[in-house]
Order: sequence, then C-alpha cells, then structure tokens
Amino acid sequence: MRIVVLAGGIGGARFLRGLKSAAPEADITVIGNTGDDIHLFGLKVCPDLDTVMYTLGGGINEDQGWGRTEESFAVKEELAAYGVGPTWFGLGDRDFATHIVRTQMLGAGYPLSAVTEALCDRWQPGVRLLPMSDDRVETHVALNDPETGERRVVHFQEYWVKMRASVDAQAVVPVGAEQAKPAPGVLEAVAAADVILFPPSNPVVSVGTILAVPGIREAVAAAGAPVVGLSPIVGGAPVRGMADKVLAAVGVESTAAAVALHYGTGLLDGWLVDTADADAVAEVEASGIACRAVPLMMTDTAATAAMARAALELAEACR
Ligand code: GDP
Ligand code: FO1
Ligand code: CA
Repeated sequence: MRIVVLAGGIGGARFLRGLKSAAPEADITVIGNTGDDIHLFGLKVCPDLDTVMYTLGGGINEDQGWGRTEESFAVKEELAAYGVGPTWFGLGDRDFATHIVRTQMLGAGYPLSAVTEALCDRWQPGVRLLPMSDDRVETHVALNDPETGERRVVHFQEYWVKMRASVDAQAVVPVGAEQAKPAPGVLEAVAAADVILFPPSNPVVSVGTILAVPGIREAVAAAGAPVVGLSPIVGGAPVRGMADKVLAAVGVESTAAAVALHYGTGLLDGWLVDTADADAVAEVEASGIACRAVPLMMTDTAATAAMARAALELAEACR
C-alpha cells in the first residue's frame, strides 16, 4: 500500500511513528513542510524535516519533541560570547552538524530534496522524506507590536520561539510559496497514492503551507485515493503549540469540526476527531466528510498506531 502523508514537525513525526508500526509493509512517502525553515549563522535550518528525520531515525530529544538527544550547546555559548545571535533559537552542537552538511551540499548545488535524501541515508527513517519544494519558502506572521502598536512582520520562528505566540497573529504568509514548485516526486507520489493522510499537524503553518505550493492542493484534490485527516485540536484547543493563534488569523475557530470544514470536502473524504469531541461528528458528516470519534492522544506508539489504523480503516470506508 502506498501512503502519502503531508507532515509538519512534532505532530507529523509522532503520527508517522505510529503509522509505521500499524502498517509495517506500507510504502510511505512524507511530504514535509519547509515553511518553518530559517537561515541562522549562515546555515539553513529545516526544523520540520529534521524533526521527522530524527524522530523516525531514533535521534530525537523525546521530551522536547525537536532537536537531538544527548545534546550539548558549546557552539551556541561560544557564539553568544562573541555577541553573535540570535540567542533565542536553541541550536545544539549535534544539530549544528546537520545544518552544516545541508548548507554545504546546497552551496555545492544540490537541491534540498537531494540533500534531504543524503541526510536520510544516515538516519534511515523508513519513509521516503521529500521536502514540499526545493524552492525557498518562509512563513511570516504579521502582528501588531505590543510596544509600538505598529504592524510588524516577523519570521514564524521568531513569532513562536522568541515571542511564544504571546501576541495575536493578524496574518500568516508563506513567503515564496506562490513562486515555488513542488519538489521532484511530490506530485507523482500524490497521484500514485492508495491513501493520503493529514496527520494531526498544524492545519495552517504545516499542512496549510504544503498545500500553498501551487500544484499540491490541486493534486491532492484530484487524487483517486481517499484523503483522511486527524484533528490536532482536542477538546477545543491544540494539544500543544500555537495552532489556535494561527487558525484565528485565517478566521477558523479552534475546534475539531471547524478544522475539518476549513480543509473542506474539496480535500477531505474522512476526518477523525478525539472522543472528547464526539459532538463534532454530526456536524462534520453533515458537511459531507465521513467522521469518527476515536482516542487521538499520541501518548505512546501503541496509542498512535491505533490512531493510524483508525485512519486507514476510515480511508477504506471512503473508497
Ligand atoms: P510542529 O511543526 O512541531 O508544530 O508539528 P506539527 O505541525 O506536525 O503538529 C503540531 C500539532 O500537533 C499541534 O497543533 C498539536 O495540537 C498537535 N498534536 C501534538 N500532539 C498531539 C496529540 O497527541 N494528539 C493530537 N490529536 N494532536 C497532537
Ligand atoms: N523550538 C523552541 O521552542 N525553541 C527552540 O529553541 C527551538 C530550536 C530548534 C532548533 C532546531 C529545530 O529543528 C527545531 C527547533 N525548535 C525550537 C522547534 C521548532 O522551531 C518549532 O517547534 C517548530 O518549527 C514549530 O512548528
Ligand atoms: Ca513546524
């Protein structure tokens, strides 16, 4: 079975671990979000690709959900001693090596998709990990500066990591997306898929950014395969992160039903909500999207594998 998953960072990566356990024989292609990418210290950092690669390859810091296990921060401390920032973004020594290799290969002329494949040669994530695009896309957030009252645009990482999303987001813009092309293999994988899954990733800055690359949304909508998503919103709030803030910026309520309707019948055939949101099932089904309520907390691999099985079963029912 060929499964395509449109993934962000932590929510996508943890779901993929469960999916691999639930469907060990499946051929899984992950289309990863690169809108979170940022250039720091002359290096290209791809947080969501790395989170998927490290999580599935056994190198992730499990408590944090991002970055390397057994990490140290000597380079960051030395940079700070030179007065070179930003200091708000925690790049560890082991993680730095990934960004150095990536930047070196990009500088030598390899596209990000080839670089990602080379990095995955080491990590063996057990999936085919494709960046959504080889072209540069960076998500920016418009906000009203609480000190000056003026409108300001910051990189998504500054909004989330530095500001902790403490200010409302007025708009979310995937800068460069309109000009970007899907990476080699992306459209082919979508067209050839037996099932397409939206993991419980951020619907705006993860899955939404991937869908903003011209051609990808259209390919998913036109695919013969059933498309099933899992809600990242449980009990009216994101399980973690700032999905509520970025959903508000695009005029969507932070409920499991509202996120399904935001994707819409143009994309989704099926939607899973948590048992805490069983009330949402009728509303989602009334819109024409098949919906089931099952436990959606990724507490461990067994619970996550059960979510993946439920998604695959719903996909079968939608076929
Ligand atoms: P990020 O790039 O690291 O922010 O990760 P993703 O975009 O892939 O996923 C972020 C989303 O995962 C957030 O909106 C969370 O609400 C959601 N999430 C995290 N853990 C869980 C979980 O255990 N269950 C569900 N349903 N959603 C989760
Ligand atoms: N998230 C944080 O909250 N603080 C950090 O200092 C931080 C550093 C970092 C370094 C590498 C990496 O791959 C991810 C990192 N993240 C950090 C996570 C990441 O930036 C965000 O959680 C996601 O991009 C949100 O979607
Ligand atoms: Ca992300």
